[in-house]
Amino acid sequence: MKKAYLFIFGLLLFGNAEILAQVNLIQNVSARKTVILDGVWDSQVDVVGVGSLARFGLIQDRKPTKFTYNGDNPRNTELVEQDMDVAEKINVPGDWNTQKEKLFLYEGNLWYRKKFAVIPQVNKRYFLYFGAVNYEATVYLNGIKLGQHKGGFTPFQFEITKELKSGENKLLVNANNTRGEDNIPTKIADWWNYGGITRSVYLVEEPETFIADYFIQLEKGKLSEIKGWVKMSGSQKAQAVNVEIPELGLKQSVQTDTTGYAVINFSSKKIQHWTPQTPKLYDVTISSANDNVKDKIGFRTIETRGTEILLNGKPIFLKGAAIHEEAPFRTGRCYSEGDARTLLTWAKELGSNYIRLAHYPHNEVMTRMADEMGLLVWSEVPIYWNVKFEKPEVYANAENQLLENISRDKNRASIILWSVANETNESEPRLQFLKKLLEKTKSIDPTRLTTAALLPKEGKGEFSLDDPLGEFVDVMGCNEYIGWYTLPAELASSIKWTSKYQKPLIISEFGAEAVAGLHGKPDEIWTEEYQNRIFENQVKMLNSISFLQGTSVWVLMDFRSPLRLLPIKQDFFNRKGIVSEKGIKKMAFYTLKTWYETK
Ligand code: GCB
Repeated sequence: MKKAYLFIFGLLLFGNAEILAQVNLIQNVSARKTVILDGVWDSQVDVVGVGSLARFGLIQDRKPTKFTYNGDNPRNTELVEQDMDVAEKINVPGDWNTQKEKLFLYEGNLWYRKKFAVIPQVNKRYFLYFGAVNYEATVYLNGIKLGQHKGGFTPFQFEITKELKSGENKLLVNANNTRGEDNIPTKIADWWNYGGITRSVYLVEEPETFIADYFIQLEKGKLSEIKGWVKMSGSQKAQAVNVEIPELGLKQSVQTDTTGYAVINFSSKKIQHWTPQTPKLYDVTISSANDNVKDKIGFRTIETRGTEILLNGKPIFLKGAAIHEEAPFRTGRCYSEGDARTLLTWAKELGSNYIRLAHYPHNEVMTRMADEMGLLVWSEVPIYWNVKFEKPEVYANAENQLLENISRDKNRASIILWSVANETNESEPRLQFLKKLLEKTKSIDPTRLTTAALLPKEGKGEFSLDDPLGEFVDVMGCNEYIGWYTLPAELASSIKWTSKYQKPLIISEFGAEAVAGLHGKPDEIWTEEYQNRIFENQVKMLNSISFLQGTSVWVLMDFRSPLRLLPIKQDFFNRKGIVSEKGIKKMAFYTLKTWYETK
C-alpha cells in the first residue's frame, strides 16, 4: 500500500436489481492510502454482450454463488468459449480506440480484468475508486457484482470491505460506450466517443471511521472568512475533528454530529488571495483520532456586480481558451500530468487567465494543475445539444453527473463557474430541467457562479441574448461562429450585441477551422490565413460589446470528432484548434495572443 495522507468517504451498496454508484465520493483520493491499480489489464471485446449471459456463470448481486463471475472459465467443462487468462492486454488508464487499431471505431462492450493481491487489515475499510469509465461501467469483484455507473467523465466508488479477500482478488469491469438517445451526452456529439477505463483506478484503505469529505472555501463575498464542513463516515461518526492551516496560524477543533457532519469557520486577515498572477495554495490538514488528510487549497471570492465579474472583489476579464480532454501529440483521451501541463502551458502562452474545460468534467490532474498554474476554470457536464429533457431518468443521470463533478472539485480555487448546458434548444421541459440543475448547484455550492453556453438570436445587424434560461444563470455564456457558420467575417464588427439581462457575458466559443501549415489567401478556406481573417474581425466585434467579460476561443487544440469527415483537411479532426494536435501554433494563435495583451 502506498502511504497517502488525506481522507474520504464511502458508500454502501446492497443487492438490488439496479445497483447504482452514489455520489458519496472519497474527497482527494490520490492523497489517501491507496494501491493504484493502473497498468496492464486483461481485456476481451464482446460485441453482443455474451459475457453477461447466464451461461457464462451465475451473477448475483452481492451474493457469492457456486459459480462466481470473475472472467475465468465459469463452468467446469471442456467447452471453454472465453478465458481472460489468455486474453489480450490493454493499458489502464487509456481509451481503447487509440490503443488498438481494430478498436478505433469500436463502440460496445469490452471486459477488463485485473488480478491483484492484498492482505486486508482488521478494522479497516476498503473502496474501489474509478476516476472515469466511458460510458457505462458494471463492476464485479471476486464474482460478485458491486454495481453500475453511468456517465463517462466523473468518478465513482464502491465499498468492498466485505468482498475483498486476503491474497488474490479478481476485479472485472464491463465498460460499454454504446451511444444512446437517452444518455448524457446523447448520440451525436462533436468529440470522439473514446471508450474504456480512461482514468486511474484506486484501491483505497481507510480506518473504520474516517474523514470522508470536506468543503473548505471562502464564504461568498467575504475575503477573510473561510467556511465549510467536514463529514465523517463509519460507526463513530460523532467525534472531534481538527482543521489546520499552519501557514496562517489557524486551527479549529469541531465536534461532528451523529451524522458525521460539522461546520467549520475560520477568520483571518492574513490570507493571501488566490489569483491567476499569484495562485497561492495553502496546506490544509484535517485530522481525527484515526485519520488525517492533507490538501492544498487556494482562497478567492468570485461574484458578479451588474455586468461585471469580480475576483476577490475586483473586476476581471476572462481571457481564455476552450479545451477538450484530447491528448497532445499522441491523441486519445488525456489523463496524465504531462498531458495537462502541455495543454495548460499553451493556454498560458496565449495569455490566458481562464480556460473552459469542455464539454464534460476533465480529469482531476487537470483541475489541480489549473489551481497550481493560475487558470480560472469553467467546468461543465455533457448536457449537450438534443438532450431528452422531458424524461425524469435523463434528469436523474444529468444531476448525478453534476453532483459527482462538484463533489470531486469543490475545493479547487481555480473553478469559478459551474456550467449546466451547451447549445440546447429552447423549450419548456428544457427550461425546467436546467433551472432545477442550477438550483441544485447553488444549494450545494453557493460560493461559485453558474452559467450555460447559450445561443444568440440573429437579427438584422443585431445579435441578441434573450434565452429564458438567461434569467437563472449568474453569467451568460454564448457560442457564436460569425465568419464560419454564419455571415461573412467582415460583418462582425458591425453587429450590435444586446441582452435582455443585466448580466456579464462570456463568448464561450468563437472560431474557424484551418489546417496547420496550409497557407494561401485570406479567402481560401482551410488555410491559416482564412482562420486568421475571421479572428481579426472577431476581435474588432468583441471590443465593442460593453457587457462582455470574457472569451474562450473554440478551441485550443485540434481534436478528434466523428462529425468531421472531409478527407485530407479533417480526417475525423475538428480543425478549429489554434494549435494542431501535433503542437503547431496557427496564425490565429498569435492574433488572439496580441488581442489578449490589450485586455
Ligand atoms: C459548437 C459546439 C462545439 C463544436 C463547435 C464546432 O457550437 O459547442 O462542441 O465542436 O461548435 O466546431 O462546430
